[in-house]
Amino acid sequence: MTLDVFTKVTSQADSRGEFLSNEQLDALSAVVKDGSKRLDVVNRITSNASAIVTNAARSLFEEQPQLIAPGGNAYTNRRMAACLRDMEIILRYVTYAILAGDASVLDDRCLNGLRETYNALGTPGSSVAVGVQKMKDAAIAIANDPNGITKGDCSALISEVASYFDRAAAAVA
Ligand code: PEB
Repeated sequence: MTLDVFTKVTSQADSRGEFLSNEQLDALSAVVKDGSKRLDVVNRITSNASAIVTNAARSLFEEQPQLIAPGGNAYTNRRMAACLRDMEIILRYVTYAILAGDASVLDDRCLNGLRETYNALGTPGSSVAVGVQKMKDAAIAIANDPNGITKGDCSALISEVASYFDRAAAAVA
């Protein structure tokens, strides 16, 4: 089931027949308090998605030129297109997870079975993971850009963002 952080916490408490704990309420309060930061981060990554994907892919192919050489896993326009599309799909689900404050949408709709899919296709998951790490670096640089915003502490939110990319990379590495 895909959940956001509020439904996740309430359903966990409900399954134990308990009220929300102080710790849970504090954590949810922090999510509300940082709500506009979260939306800003999603907005920034979303508006820069194609640059994030393209630059990460270019850098991946520079490091691993065998992927685009004849016989490589991204050789031919069809495979190249599939590769860019995969990176875009992963980035899109990461933005959903950031918005939800919860990884379940990323897990259930994107990562579940992805490793097996790549194994079956003969696509190197470890290379996909490198591409995801490159998207992470670019997305965080964009999210953390202090230009044109009120300065504030975004460290918790940024490490949460990083964790979704790490989760996607680990799922296929
Ligand atoms: C996952 N990727 C591919 C396929 C599927 C996915 C299901 C097979 C069907 C197709 O080609 O469309 N689809 C994708 C995804 C979801 C989904 C994430 C989540 C909801 O529904 N090749 C490389 C790089 C890497 C790559 C390492 C970084 O050299 C990817 C990009 N994925 C790649 C390639 C193919 C593919 C398919 C090249 C085509 C493989 C082939 O047909 O030979």
